[in-house]
Amino acid sequence: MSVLVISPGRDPEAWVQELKNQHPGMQIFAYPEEHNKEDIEYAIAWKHPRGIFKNYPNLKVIASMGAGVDHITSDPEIPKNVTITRIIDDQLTLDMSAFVLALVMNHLRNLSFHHNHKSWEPTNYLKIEDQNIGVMGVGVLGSAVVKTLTNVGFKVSGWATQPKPQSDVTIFGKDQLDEFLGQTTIVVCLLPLTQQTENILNKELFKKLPKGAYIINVARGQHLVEHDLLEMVDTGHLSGASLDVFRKEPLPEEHPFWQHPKISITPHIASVTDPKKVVPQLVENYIRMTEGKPVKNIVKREKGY
Ligand code: OXD
Repeated sequence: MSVLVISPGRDPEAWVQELKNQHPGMQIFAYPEEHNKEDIEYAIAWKHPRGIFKNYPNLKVIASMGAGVDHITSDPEIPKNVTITRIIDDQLTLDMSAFVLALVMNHLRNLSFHHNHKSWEPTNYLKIEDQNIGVMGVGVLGSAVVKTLTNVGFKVSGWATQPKPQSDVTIFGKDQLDEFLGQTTIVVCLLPLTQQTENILNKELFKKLPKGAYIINVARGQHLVEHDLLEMVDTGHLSGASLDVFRKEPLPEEHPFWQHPKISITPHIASVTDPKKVVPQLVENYIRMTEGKPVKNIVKREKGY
């Protein structure tokens, strides 16, 4: 029984080392290292080559290296009997909340303006109490972002496909998107990427926001229709955007977002998995699998998250 770490484009070494440290008996292969496909029961994956897992007849679990699982669920050839798991980690959650808060504050207080323009003149700034932040997607990360922003004093609401009756803030349901957007001055996208949410940040949605609204996307590049954003910022309907994720990463040098004065770019750094922190939960699930117990943090395949 062996483990395959498969992450083309991301160095697997730190993961393999940490797995060995934390579970010395584990037999681990780092793709594309030579291995017997029939021995692999557990795979730890990030952006695996499409279709590859159908060649692993005894594979039981594919564990995502991150919080997102769209890189796995978007592969139609993942065998139906294979369980997919995701990472849920306090550090990832804290990092995401702090990052979104930083982007919001940068937007409100023009933090880079004075340095960039060598200007000592204080600028007018947007007030916390005038903002209604709308968080799209209130799963583990989204709920933490809602809490952090609420604690700072923002009015916050959420939008979710599942109703959340016990929440302290208003969580609008799937059919209340227009109402949610109509009162939102800053949109934070933290949705999982599914067929239903792909391209959701588009012109039709932007038009439903009040004039001057701001967009923050820390989910996936495929949520955003890029030319719709450019158009709506250029016409002045949107005041700008902070983007951490892109359809193509790294964002190509010639991409118009780089030069746009109202669009801020970060290189997919909102919350990055630390192998040291998350390997214990991968090892725990591996042991549970070998003992025939249910693994934790299972993805609902029919939902895609
Ligand atoms: C993740 C990511 O899904 O880094 O964890 O985007």
